[in-house]
Amino acid sequence: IIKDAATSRSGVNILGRPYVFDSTTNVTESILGLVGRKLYDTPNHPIAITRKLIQSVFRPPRFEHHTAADPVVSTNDNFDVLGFPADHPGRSRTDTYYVDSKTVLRTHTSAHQHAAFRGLRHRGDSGYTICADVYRRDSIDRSHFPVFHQMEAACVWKLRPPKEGIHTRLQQQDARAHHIRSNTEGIPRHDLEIIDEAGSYDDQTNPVQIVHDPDEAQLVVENLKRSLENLVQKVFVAAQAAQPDVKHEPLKVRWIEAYFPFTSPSFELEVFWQGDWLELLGCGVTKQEILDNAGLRDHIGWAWGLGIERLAMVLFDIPDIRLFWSQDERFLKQFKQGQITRFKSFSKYPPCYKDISFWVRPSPAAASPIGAQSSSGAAAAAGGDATKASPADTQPAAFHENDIMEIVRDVAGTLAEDVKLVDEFVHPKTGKKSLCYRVNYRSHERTLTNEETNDMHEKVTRKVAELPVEIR
Ligand code: FA5
Ligand code: MG
Repeated sequence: IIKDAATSRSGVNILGRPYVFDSTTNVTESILGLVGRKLYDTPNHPIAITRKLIQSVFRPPRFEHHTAADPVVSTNDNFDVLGFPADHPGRSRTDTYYVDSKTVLRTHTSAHQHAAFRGLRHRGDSGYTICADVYRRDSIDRSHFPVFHQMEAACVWKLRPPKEGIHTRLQQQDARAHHIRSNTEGIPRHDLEIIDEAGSYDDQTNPVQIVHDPDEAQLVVENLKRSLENLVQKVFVAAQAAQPDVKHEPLKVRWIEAYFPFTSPSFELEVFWQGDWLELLGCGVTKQEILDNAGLRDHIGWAWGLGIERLAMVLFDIPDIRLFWSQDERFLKQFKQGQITRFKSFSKYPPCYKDISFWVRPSPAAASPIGAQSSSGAAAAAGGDATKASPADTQPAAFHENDIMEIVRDVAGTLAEDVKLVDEFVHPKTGKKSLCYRVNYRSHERTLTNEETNDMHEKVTRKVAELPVEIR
């Protein structure tokens, strides 16, 4: 981060391009330090191995494979063209890293949908995958890190061209439906146990788009679901084969209803893994307006987006998401291109717990100091979903949990294993709320000294004191 002495404006170069900060900026040195690592392109890295495995299920020539090295995108690409409403919580500065008011670190690979769809314009029935690093201000624990990787895919079918006795639009559409159906028949059938809790979706909560023929939309949904069940089967069978000593139950997957501004109907796919439902991905029938805007007026299709770490942690038995960023040979040496192997943890170094307690000032709606950074104060929604509200520039100053997370991340980087709310009470007389967060400092590579842990925690405390809180 560079400061210009003459104008006293600061800015930064990201992958060779200059950006000037403004009052919206909330990117930090520690986040920018992770840009450009390209783990998905590092041959023996578990992220790259997982990417290749997914690509082997969604193959060329139908699917073209892309990566997108530069994570800096416009708010237009990340939100607007995808139909995010102006007050969508995803836009808030507590959730998203802003470089400036019009530029963010992408929060999902869907930021590239528009460009990728445009690339399909002259390819008829076709599709793509995109793999990239994505950035979110989020909680800190073993399965959440502010940078992770997504893989996204989409697929379209074009109206059949008017030939061989096909004349009317209805006939063309019939021919397309026939084609979608026969594509679906080509997907291998598996003995997965499938629980479909989103089977009857054509209602108020998860409607078929008005512009779509319900039968045709249904065919697209079927193709989407079969394709992804096939992916799960392939990936998880590979995971099971890497654990020959364990007795495996038959695989169970579950479809549930979801909401995304850019698909309808929408679904999430979960896999039952080691006693729990694990959310793998979101998907749905692409909003027709998005296809139309990309020059794909006569097409219909689906899209999905998946968290690669979620899959890779299962495949390789990697217990902590920070390990993907390790440059320790003891981690990196364990993985080989094209192979699924179980991770053997190297000796675990001791944790060091430090607490921080403070009063939260009452009523977020009252005073609103200029420049204070925060948002709605609503609960941090799991999965970054639709409950919070507050666009980037109209935020009242209130305490938001993600601000603590960000401070810890900025000070401790990968040395913080998790941050948990351990105590919360409201003072009976003053009505003020007290919160206590516990930070677990631990390295995967060495034992932290008392001195450096205390040092980090002191820095964290000093920065937390700058939030709208009173340290106790
Ligand atoms: C999305 O990001 C949508 N763009 C996905 C999509 C694409 C839907 C195309 C429809 C069509 P979501 O926020 O749920 O949705 O994230 C997608 C997946 O990324 C999740 O299912 C999960 O596997 C993974 N993921 C989300 N947050 C994190 C995180 N903090 N750490 C690791 N993985 C995460
Ligand atoms: Mg989700």
